[in-house]
Amino acid sequence: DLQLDSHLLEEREVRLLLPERPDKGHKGTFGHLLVVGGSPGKTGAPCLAAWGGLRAGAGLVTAALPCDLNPIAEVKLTAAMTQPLPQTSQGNLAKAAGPVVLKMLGSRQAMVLGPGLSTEEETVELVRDLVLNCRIPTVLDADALNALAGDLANQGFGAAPHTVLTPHPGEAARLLGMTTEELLADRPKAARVLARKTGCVTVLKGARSLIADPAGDLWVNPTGNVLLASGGSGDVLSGVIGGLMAQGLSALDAACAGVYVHGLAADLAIEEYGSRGLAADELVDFLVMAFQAFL
Ligand code: NPW
Ligand code: AMP
Ligand code: MG
Repeated sequence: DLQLDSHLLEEREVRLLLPERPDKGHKGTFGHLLVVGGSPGKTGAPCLAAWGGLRAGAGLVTAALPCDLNPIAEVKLTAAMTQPLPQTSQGNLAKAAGPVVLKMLGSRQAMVLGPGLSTEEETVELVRDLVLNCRIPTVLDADALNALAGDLANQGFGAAPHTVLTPHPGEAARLLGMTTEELLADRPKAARVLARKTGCVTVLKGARSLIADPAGDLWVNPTGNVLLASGGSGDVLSGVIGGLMAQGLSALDAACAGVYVHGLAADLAIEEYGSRGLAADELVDFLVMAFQAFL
């Protein structure tokens, strides 16, 4: 069924999707991405997403995370800004972060919500509030998806239009209330069902990631390799897609272009390093070369 009614993403199509880089553009031209994530032990996840956003060409990037983690993020990120947010006694994002984030969204063009957030109950409530009230283009990843898993049932979870979901098979299985094994038995179906039920463009990750739109169309990504099978590579992807949306790409175009270029970065890295191991922060550096292929 995959071959009959799905499209293989091609480089020439992706080339047409990528946003223009006008010579006289300035940082305001290219959008401001807000990344919301992080918890103790997982400061890296939102930082990797912020790096992904910068490499994708967002004009400004802010990483917003629990306040105790903010000094760490300030060191890890130089070009991106940070925003300390209220935290729970466990150090995860507190509900009181909600109004602060919603206010910031007024002057942001896109948001990535989820990398490294944790699934503490209060943080889960925060995510649900943000998803219901956020009206800007958003990527929901990692623990933001886990927070919404109970809500899916038969209808969506109130996400805004222009939302992209980026589950790996484990997260997608939680969303659909099935085991990972059941999900892997029919990936195209799972991607399509998620997109239809949520009304969101859905990237079902893994070797040969699938991109489904709510109308039922499905794309297969040919790029990427086993170098991506390590912690943090998905966090980078969410930032790349968010960075493209900050520059005005639609959810579908940003998902297709982001997944393709992210995989291409790993394909360039494997030529240089071989297939043994690449840390996600090294993958970030290869994004420069991957985007260069489209100049
Ligand atoms: P299994 O083992 O096969 O049953 P989780 P996470 C499955 C943050 N991170 N094909 C697989 O299940 C994230 O942002 C922070 C098949 C696997 O064991 C999140 O917030 C980092 N199955 C949080 O950590 C770097 C697949 O899902 C399980 C699959 C937890 O995220 C790391 C794992 O999923 C991380 O990104 C595939 N292709 N892929 C940092 N540096 O700060 C996954 N599975 O339990 O949701 O855990 O993805 O590590
Ligand atoms: P996450 O599990 O959220 O860190 O996301 C992992 C990222 O790496 C996704 O973009 C996957 O599509 C990609 N990935 C993982 N394993 C492979 C693989 N064997 N081949 C290609 N891409 C992979
Ligand atoms: Mg992930």
